[in-house]
Amino acid sequence: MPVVLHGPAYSTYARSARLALEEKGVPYELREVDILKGAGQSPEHRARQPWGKVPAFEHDGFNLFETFAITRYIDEAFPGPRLQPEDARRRARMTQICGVIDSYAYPSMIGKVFWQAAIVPMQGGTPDQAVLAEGLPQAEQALTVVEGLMAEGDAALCGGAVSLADLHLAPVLDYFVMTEPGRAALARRPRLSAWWGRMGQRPSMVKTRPALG
Ligand SMILES: N[C@@H](CCC(=O)N[C@@H](CS)C(=O)NCC(=O)O)C(=O)O
Repeated sequence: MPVVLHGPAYSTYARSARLALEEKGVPYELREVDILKGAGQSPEHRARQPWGKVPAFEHDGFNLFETFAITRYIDEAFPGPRLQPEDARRRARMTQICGVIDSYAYPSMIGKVFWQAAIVPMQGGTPDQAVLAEGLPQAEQALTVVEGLMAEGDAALCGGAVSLADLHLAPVLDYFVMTEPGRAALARRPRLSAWWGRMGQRPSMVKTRPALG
């Protein structure tokens, strides 16, 4: 198998890389690294990803980590539908949105809201209301910014066709809307809601949707 992705199916970042592989039609093997059980910190995994995070990617002896680098490589190294706009400004928007997701959306939507509202109770704990209260406005701001960066009338985040930006955001949003405040925040943003109505149903999303619980 020439393409190997190391990471658990429940990881949003691993899912973004899988979405790129699915959208391009590239066969791959997903090798489980259960970060919730500490497997990310094994010497073996840290040799692939120095911080012990997922995903890590291999293709015919070429090793790569950092999800946006991985998804760009997948788009550029394999045949299939283009996942980056040809237009330089739209491509810059795509990179900008991925940066916003990494720096602002993921830390608040997943690291604070989803973690406290969904994972902590699933593990038998009590959500930390202070973390939720801090994370929600940060998540709202990230959503507002991403919606504002979508061009008027576009079906996808950076044009008519799905790009790496859509694949970066979709796994984060899928978890965020499993929470009640997440659903309410999305509902207040009609253009992002309409986008999610399409994106959440794509075959690549359905195929990679993790079973939680
Ligand atoms: N900058 C990394 C971030 C990856 C990341 O944060 N992955 C999460 C899972 S979705 C992770 O590995 N968390 C475990 C940890 O932080 O130890 C990338 O783009 O790949």
